[in-house]
Amino acid sequence: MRNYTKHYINGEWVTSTGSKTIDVINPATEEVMGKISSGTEEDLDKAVAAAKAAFPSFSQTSVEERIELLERICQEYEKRKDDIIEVITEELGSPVKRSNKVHYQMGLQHFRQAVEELKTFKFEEERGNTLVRKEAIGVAGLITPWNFPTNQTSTKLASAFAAGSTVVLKPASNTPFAAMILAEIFEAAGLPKGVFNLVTGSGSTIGNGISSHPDIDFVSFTGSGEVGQKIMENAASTIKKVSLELGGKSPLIVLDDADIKGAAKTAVALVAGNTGQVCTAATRTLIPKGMHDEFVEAVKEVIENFPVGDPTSQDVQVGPLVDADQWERVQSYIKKGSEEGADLIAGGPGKPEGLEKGYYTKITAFTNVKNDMTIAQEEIFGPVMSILTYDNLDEAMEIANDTIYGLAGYVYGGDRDTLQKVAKGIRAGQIQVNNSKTDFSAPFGGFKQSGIGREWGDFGIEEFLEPKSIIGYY
Ligand code: TAP
Repeated sequence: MRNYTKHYINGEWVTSTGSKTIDVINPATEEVMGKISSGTEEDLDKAVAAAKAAFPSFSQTSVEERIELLERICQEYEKRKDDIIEVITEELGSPVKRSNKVHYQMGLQHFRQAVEELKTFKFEEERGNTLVRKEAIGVAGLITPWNFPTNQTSTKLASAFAAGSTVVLKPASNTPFAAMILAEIFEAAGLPKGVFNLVTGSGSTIGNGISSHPDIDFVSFTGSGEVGQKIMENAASTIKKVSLELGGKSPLIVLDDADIKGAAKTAVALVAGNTGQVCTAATRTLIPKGMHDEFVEAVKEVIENFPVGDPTSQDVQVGPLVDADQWERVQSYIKKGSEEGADLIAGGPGKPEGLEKGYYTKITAFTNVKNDMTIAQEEIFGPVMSILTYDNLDEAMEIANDTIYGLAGYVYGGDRDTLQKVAKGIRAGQIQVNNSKTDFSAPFGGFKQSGIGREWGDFGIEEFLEPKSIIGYY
C-alpha cells in the first residue's frame, strides 16, 4: 500500500486540514493500492501562499543557477528510475516495458530539454532604445490528468522552473503517486522551499480552487474539454492566463504508395498504445479505397498478435484501461459504432478472454466508418480504430480536417512531396511523418478545440513568462 496522505507544501510533507482520503485503485487488479488526502481549500491556500512567498527570490535566480538546478533534478530523477516505472505500472496499468521506454523517459526528457533551452534562451533583447524582457509569470497552478503521469507533470514543471515561476500542482486523483515521487526528487535536488507545492484532492475542490484563486497568475491544464471550459470560466474572474491541452480525434492518412503491412502496424500502434488513452491517438485511419481490403486484413492480423494483459509482464504491450468509468465509456462507444452501422473487424465489446479481473478491453477496429458517426467525431480514449476510405487526397484532407479538434495528425507513405503537402494541409498542432521519433524541442498543443497555448521546449517556457518593454532604457 502506498499511503501518501500528506501534501507537499513549502518544502515539507504537511497533514491536511481535512480528514477525508481518496482510494487509489490498481486497474489491473481492481484492488486499492494506496490512499491520498482529499485536500481542502485551506490546504490549497497554504500551498499558494508558499509559492507566492518563494516567487520573488526564485524568479531572480540566474539562468546558470536554474540550469544547475534542472541538471540536479535530472540526476535525482535517474536515481528513482525503478520506483517511477513501478508506480506508473501500478497506478495506470501501463505495461512495464512502456512505463520504462515511454513514461519514465518522457518525464526525464522534458527536464533535459529545459536545460538545453536555457543555454540559448533569450530573456532580454535590445530593440533600439527599448529593452524587451521576459519575466517569470508568477505563481502557476498546474492541473494534470491521469494518462501520462510523469510526462504531463514534467513538461509543465520543467518549463516553470526554467522560467523562474513557482507552482502548485494538483495531480489526477487516480494516478497521483508519480507526482509524489517527483516531490521527493525535487527535495533531493535541493529545490528551494516553496518553489514546488503539491496538493492532492478532488477536481471540484482543489482544481476549481486553483482556477479561481486570486493569487494564482497562470493555470496550465491538461485534460478534458469540459473541465477546460470550466477553468476558462473560473479564470475570467481574475483575468488569469490559461493554457489548455485538451482532446483530439487525430487522423492518420495512409498514402497510396504506402507499404500496407507497415501502415497497418503503425496504425494499430498509434491507436492501441497506452490502451488508447492518448490525446494524440490516431483514431481515424484514412485509406485509399483501392487499398481497403488488403489493409483491413493486415490490421486484423496485427491486432490478433498484439499482446494484451498483465502490465507487470515484460511481454505485454497493452494493459487495462485506467478505471471502471473509463471501461464503461469505451464499451459504450464500441456499442455505438455497431449501432450506427460501422463494421466491426476486430475486438468488440467486453473483456478479452482470460482477463475478466481488471479493466481490460479488446483492441477494436471498425471499418466502413463515416466521418459523421459518433466514433469518428468524439474522443473515445480507448483502443478503438475507425477506418475510413478516400478517393483522392483533397477528399482525405477534407475528412481529416472535419473535426472540432486539431491536436495531431499523421501521414504515412513514400513520396516526399506528397507527405509534405499532406502534413501542411492537416490543421493540427503536431504532425508526424511516417514513424518519426518524438522531438522534445518541438511545440506541442492544439488548434481549434484541442486547446490554447503550447508545451515542450522553448514554446513551453514562453507560457510561464510575461514580456515586459522598458522604453527609453538606453
Ligand atoms: P478531467 O476530468 O478533465 O481531469 C483532468 C484533471 O482535472 C484531473 O486532475 C482532475 O481532477 C481535474 N479536474 C476535474 N474537475 C475539475 C474542475 N472542475 N476544475 C479543475 N480541475 C478539475 O479528465 P479525466 O476525468 O481524467 O478524463 C475525462 C476525459 O478527458 C477522458 O476520457 C479524455 O477524453 C479526456 N482526457 C484528455 C487528456 C488529454 S491529454 N488531452 C487527458 C486525460 C483525459 P480529479 O482527477 O481529481 O478528478
